[in-house]
Amino acid sequence: MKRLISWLVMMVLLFTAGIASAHGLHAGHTEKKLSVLVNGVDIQSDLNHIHQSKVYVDMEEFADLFGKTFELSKNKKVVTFNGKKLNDIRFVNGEPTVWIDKLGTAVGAQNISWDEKNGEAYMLVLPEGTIQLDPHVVPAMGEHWANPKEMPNGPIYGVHNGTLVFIEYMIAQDDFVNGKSHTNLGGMKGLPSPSVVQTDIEFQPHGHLGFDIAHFDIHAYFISDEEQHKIGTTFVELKNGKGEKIGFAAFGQMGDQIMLKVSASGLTPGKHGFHIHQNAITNNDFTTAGGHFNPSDKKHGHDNPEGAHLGDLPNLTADENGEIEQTIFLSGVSLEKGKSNSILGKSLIIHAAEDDGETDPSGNSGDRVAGGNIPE
Ligand SMILES: [Cu+2]
Repeated sequence: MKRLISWLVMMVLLFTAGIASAHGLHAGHTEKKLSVLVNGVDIQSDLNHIHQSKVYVDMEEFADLFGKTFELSKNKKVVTFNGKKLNDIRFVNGEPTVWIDKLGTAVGAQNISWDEKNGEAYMLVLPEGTIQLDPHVVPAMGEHWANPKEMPNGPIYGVHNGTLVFIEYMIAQDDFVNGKSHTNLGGMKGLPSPSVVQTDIEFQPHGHLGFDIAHFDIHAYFISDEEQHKIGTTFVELKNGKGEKIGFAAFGQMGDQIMLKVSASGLTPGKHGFHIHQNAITNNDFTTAGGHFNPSDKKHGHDNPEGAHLGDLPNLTADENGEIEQTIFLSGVSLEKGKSNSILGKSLIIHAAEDDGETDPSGNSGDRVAGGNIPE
């Protein structure tokens, strides 16, 4: 409880700091529209406004979002909502608006944050009893929150920068084998929820921390695959020779390995050599990337007895539509600044042809058709 209170105090402090700068932004006469989001669902109302650094929200729209009603006292000083009495009300065009902090208390919000750049207030409201399981941001996922009583099946809620990014269930492989059903699992019952954009069903043959037996992780994401892969990763935008974006690559630290996800389109079907090159690309000229990243002074290729370059990656395979969706696990390279095996500040290059895995210096993989820089 004590921890919870200090956390709440911290949250309020952070929030107040955020709103204070919002006021600064407001005073600067920027024509930015205020957005108020609950779990990513936008409360679109012209009544929402900022007054003395505080965000006030259209009471009726807010109540509607939770499928509830509210009552205004006769003297118009108190709103009763969700069994709580709320003050700090302002009237706009005769309609009540209430300070977002009071609304958050009334619905048991886990967090309220302010994004100054986008003029966006975001309230995170997960089911009662949901806590952050561990402070870790898992690459391409985010933080994991859940009600411990509902583990291991879940739901688990993915949170990143205070926003809801996924809902997850974990089902043991044995349950599938034995034909065991799991019905009426918990979820966002009665709470505003954004639409699901895409779903991953991933097999974890060895399990992972928190559920260490073979199981399936089922993630329904409220954000796109690309947005998902920006979370907690080193993110690379991939471009073709004309400078057009064709996809992305994302490096995420997973224990002592690095997970590299590649998603791209517009390539010729078939295999493509793929490497980390030693320099960043300048002016979209792929020759400026230089040779393969090779700090240990080896020859090219994993099939070469004198190989391989640290930058030698497995071939990418484009399907008949020219699309690549591939996940590669790397060891030996690092995402830490200053290390001799660090790939930060280098580049990724996709070649026209298949890498034969042994011909020095580049596996006969032909022209450089796409690439992108790994941020420093
Ligand atoms: Cu290359």
